Amino acid sequence: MSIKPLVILPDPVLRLASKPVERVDAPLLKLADDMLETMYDAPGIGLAAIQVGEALRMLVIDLAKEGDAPAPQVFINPEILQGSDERSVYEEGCLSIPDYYAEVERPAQVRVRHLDRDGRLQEVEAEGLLATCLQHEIDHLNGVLFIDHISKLKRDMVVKKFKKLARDRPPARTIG
Ligand code: GNR
Ligand code: NI
Repeated sequence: MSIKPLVILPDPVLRLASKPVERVDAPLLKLADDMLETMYDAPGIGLAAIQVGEALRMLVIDLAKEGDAPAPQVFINPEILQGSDERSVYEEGCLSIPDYYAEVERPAQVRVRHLDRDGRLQEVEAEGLLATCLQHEIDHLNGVLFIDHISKLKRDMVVKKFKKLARDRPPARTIG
């Protein structure tokens, strides 16, 4: 397993639409394990493949509380079948937008269809933090970030700040 560098705002890679996974094979599962290790290291509760530079429709989530046994979940080609009319508001953050948090309103419950790591079709009914996290991650697969759900004024401020940070600190891959 290995920890991969995270793609950070304003990297245009974050705006790509990810492609469906064609087969659940060993290299894909290696990527899933690398994503989990990267997420635990950060630490975060979810990660989409595009955040480690792979434009594939796969995400990982672990909502286990600190001290509890890890509970990694892998969602391949996830689709939201239905969202509730009921809404809930969570303070969201994103590993690609470090140290910025804002409240986002989303459907409180979602029904999601996906492949699991055995390539089997699954459907889950999610609520609470899992529902929010799944929607945040599935947004990433479509090039959408949580700041797209806040006011334009706030979004423009965040993007401006991260553009300045990127100028001061050029991309890691160009160093060395
Ligand atoms: O670690 C994360 N925490 C979080 C908190 C509230 C709502 C969504 C998230 S996902 C985020 C990790 C991340 O950036 N996933 O894409
Ligand atoms: Ni995110």
